[in-house]
Amino acid sequence: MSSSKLDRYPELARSIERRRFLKTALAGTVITALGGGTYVMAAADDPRARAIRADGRPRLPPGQRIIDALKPMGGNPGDPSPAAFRLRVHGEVDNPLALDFAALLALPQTDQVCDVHCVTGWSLLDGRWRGVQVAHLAKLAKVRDTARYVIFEAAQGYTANLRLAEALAPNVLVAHQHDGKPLTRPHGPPARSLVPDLYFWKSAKWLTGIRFVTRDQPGYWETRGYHNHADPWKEERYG
Ligand SMILES: Nc1nc2c(c(=O)[nH]1)N[C@H]1C(S)=C(S)[C@@H](COP(=O)(O)O)O[C@H]1N2
Ligand SMILES: [Mo]
Repeated sequence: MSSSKLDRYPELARSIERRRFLKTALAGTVITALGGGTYVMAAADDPRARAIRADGRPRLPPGQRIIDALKPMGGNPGDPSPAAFRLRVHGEVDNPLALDFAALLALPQTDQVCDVHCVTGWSLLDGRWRGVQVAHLAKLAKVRDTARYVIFEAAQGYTANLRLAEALAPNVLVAHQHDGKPLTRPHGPPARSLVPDLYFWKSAKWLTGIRFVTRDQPGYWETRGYHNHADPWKEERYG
C-alpha cells in the first residue's frame, strides 16, 4: 500500500500501524494499543471465526479479526441527552415523522444479537443491541414507491447512504442500547443506526434523521474514498 493511499485513508493507516504492533504480541494477551485503549485479542483459534452463517456466508468476513469489545472510532459528537433527541423520518414519504426519545421507546422494540465489522479490520461478534427496526419506521412514515435509497443523517452533517432494500432488512435498527445499557458517549447516544451486514461506517452515531430518496447520495465516508456499498464479504472497503 503506497503512502499516498494511506494519507487518503487515515483510519487504514492507523489500523496497519496497530497490526504491526500487535503482531509482536500473543493472542489472548491484554494489550495496550498505540494511542491508548486497552483491549484483549480474541484467541486466534476462536471457533466463531470458522463458523458459517445461516445465509451460507462465513461468519467472519475476509480480512477481519475478532475483538472482544466495541471500539470507539471517534466522529463529531451530537447531543447525547435523550431530552434533546429528535428523529426525523422524511423525504419520499406520505407521513413524515418527528419522534422524540419517548416516542422511539414507545414503538415495538427489537432485541438482537449480531456481529459488526469495521473497515479497519476488526469485528465484534455477538453484540446485543436493542432498538426499532428501520422497516417499522418506514411503514409508519408511509414510504412512497419512488424511494430507492435511504440516507442516515447524524449530528454535524455526517451521513451514510444505503439501498432501500438493504435498509429494510429486519436486522437494521435505530439502536439505543448495547449489551443491556444505553449507548455510552463514544458510541452515538442516545440513538444510532445499526446496519450489521455492511461495514460499520454505515451505522451512523448520534442519529438525527432517516431520509428516503429516489437518487443515491454518497455520504460522509463514501465521498472520501470509501466504497459506496460496503459489503464486508466482498471487501468493498475503498471505492
Ligand atoms: N455520526 C457519526 N457516525 C459514525 C461515524 C462518525 O464519524 N460520525 N463514524 C463511523 C465509523 S467510520 C465507524 S467505524 C463507526 C464506529 O462506531 P463505534 O465508535 O461505536 O465503534 O461509527 C460510524 N458512525
Ligand atoms: Mo470506520
